[in-house]
Amino acid sequence: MLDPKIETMERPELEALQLKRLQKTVRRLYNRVPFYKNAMDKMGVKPSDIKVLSDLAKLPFTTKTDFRDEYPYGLVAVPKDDIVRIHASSGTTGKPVVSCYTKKDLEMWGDCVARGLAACGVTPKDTLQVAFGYGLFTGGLGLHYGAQYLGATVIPTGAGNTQKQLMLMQDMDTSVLVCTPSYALIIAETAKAEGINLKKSNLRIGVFGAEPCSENMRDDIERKLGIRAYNIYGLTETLGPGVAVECTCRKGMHIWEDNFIPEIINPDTGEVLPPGEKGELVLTNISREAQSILRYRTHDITSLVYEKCECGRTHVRMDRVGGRTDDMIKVKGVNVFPSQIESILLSVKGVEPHYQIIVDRRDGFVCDDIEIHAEVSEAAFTDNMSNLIGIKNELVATLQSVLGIKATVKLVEPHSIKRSEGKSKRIIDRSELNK
Ligand code: DLL
Repeated sequence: MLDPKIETMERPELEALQLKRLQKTVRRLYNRVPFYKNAMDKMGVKPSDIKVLSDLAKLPFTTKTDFRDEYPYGLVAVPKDDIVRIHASSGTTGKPVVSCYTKKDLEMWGDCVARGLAACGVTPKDTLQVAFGYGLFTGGLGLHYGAQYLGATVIPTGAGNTQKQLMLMQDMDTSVLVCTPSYALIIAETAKAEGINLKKSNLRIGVFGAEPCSENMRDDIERKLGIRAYNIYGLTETLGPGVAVECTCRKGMHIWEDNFIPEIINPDTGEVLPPGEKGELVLTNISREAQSILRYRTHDITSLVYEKCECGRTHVRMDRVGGRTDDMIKVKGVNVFPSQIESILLSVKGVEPHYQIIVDRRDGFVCDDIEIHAEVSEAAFTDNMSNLIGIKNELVATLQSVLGIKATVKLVEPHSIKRSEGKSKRIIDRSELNK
């Protein structure tokens, strides 16, 4: 454990620390950030109204639209000269979401990531290959500084150039691979094609994040790479990677509560839900100087467990993110997330973890039917026709019985679905397909 005093702090003490930091943050934002002063005035709430932790619910939410409206520096609470780093996430339309950091913020970020790496068994003796994109994306530099903070060796390969990644991985005795689950699959696939057996290499741990990954997908990656894989979560708006990370118990990701206060809300009403219930994760920064964000609506669907973990850490655990509210597909009234479909695809032998969900987008992702393109393994592809028909029928039947949706399934050739070195795009609008 990197910081046992903080990581195992008993709840009353942890909550007292949170309240103190929340009060200070709210006061600073009210005095320094006109956006928050206006939003709080509109709701008739003053910094002095925050007396207990549950008073958090009195504060306004912050949304992605607010980030765009306040672009570039509207949410910043320090003089511009104090900013030492800026990251941004592009999104699909409009201005990017900007995230600014002071020197102290970078230390806090490094500490969050380092704690997380230590929690999943990484030590200063390890060599990490950071194959997340470097640049405006927070993945590369976020993990880079975290690993350095821990005292481990970093190979900053960035994403892409997979053959070179494999060469370095073997020559430099890489023990930890850090990337998106999608890229981990490309690495496994390329290794197989090149006849490289990574199970014989030094590689022992994978730290994967930035996109959803079902348990079945994780099993598949672990099997192919001969590693144990851990989940790391975060988002540009509130920090970057390292908001939450799994420990070796793998029973949820610890959110570093000395830096963040999480809430779960009903995404339709905004009402705060009791512990354990599933809903949208809302995050509040309580230790950031440059850009503390109040009640950021992440759109990520998860639930929280407050019981102390078997590892001894007391910080709350969030369940794996099943999907985003904006990725939810409504098929004839039944709500499904791509990761639920992924789970089913991978439960059928002969199906590879490469797929696309084609929808006729009407209002959001409300549609009458979906078409799933699922890649089959080389062995299944060269098998006889009746086996392929069997795979397809099994998929259709399982989707119907487990998720209650009627889907058209198309089995496609090995390697025919576009691979991603970063985040995979699983949902494709049919109109895009025909472009
Ligand atoms: O993806 C930060 C990050 C980098 C996290 C590297 C982990 C590792 P954004 O590009 O702003 O930041 O995207 C944030 O990605 O709201 C989730 O929807 C999704 N996401 C991130 N981590 C996970 C995860 C980075 N472990 C958005 N599981 C978030 C599922 C994840 N979804």
